[in-house]
Amino acid sequence: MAGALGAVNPIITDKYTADPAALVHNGKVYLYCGHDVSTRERYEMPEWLIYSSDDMVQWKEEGTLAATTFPWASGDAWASQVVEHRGKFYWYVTATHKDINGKAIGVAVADSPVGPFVPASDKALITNDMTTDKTNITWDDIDPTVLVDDDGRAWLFWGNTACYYAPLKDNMIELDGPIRTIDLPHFTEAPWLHKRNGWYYLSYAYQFPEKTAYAMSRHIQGPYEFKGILNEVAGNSNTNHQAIIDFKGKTYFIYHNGSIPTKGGSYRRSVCIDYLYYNPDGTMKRVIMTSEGVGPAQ
Ligand code: FUB
Repeated sequence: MAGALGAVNPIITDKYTADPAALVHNGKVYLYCGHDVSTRERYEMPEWLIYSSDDMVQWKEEGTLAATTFPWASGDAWASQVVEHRGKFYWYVTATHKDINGKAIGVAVADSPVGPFVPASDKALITNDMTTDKTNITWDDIDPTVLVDDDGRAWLFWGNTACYYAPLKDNMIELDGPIRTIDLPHFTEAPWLHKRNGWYYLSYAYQFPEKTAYAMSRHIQGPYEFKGILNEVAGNSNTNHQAIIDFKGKTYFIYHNGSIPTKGGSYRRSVCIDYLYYNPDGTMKRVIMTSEGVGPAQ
């Protein structure tokens, strides 16, 4: 269990945790992350982990979801995100497809933020053969992020090399329009979409090794204006994967690094949390990554 003595980054030290996504629901924060288990220099991620917290400091493990829970998936629990819509919780995940070469995105659903989550369909929502015009790599359909907009319409963004997006039907498990792309400088992967004061913020992993950069728009489909670097390379991790949430009056930047001694690194990552601050014009200040992390939210 993490954080027993206060706020210390990484927040979880008994397991390697990566690719954080977070959801605020009924006064609690739920954290969903991948589980790095590799002893080699390659990803081995059999499952996702669920944690909850009342204060961003004390974290309780709530359960797991194996990548092979999805009937179409052979494994590889890459990045994911859970969103709530009309009282249900939808978990958008990346995994390797059994039959269609490459990564794919699927959805699980639950009545509670801690599950039990079950596949919402026996098919993946996005497969590699649906996105062949921008890039022919097999790992471009990864890293889903979903925003349910104020008008109730949900949008899925995802990608590696190309940043894709499409509207979702009200059932949250089917596309409701064509797949389009957003042009962003040096887009690598890990899009995260959040909205504040009428601005859409599209943050993403930039270059490789990855920094986090972001762009802003008044419209969900853009055009997005590039605003620069939000977070520097996170120590010894060549990936950088962010979630941004508001909780009890503060904004949090949740990411991963490889700082657990002595084996931590790009394939044994750990989730960290630091504060995020806005400028008066709505732009975001660069994140200061710390070992101390954040204090208890009240
Ligand atoms: O963890 C596997 C992949 O590495 C994720 O899907 C990317 O965002 C990067 O963190």
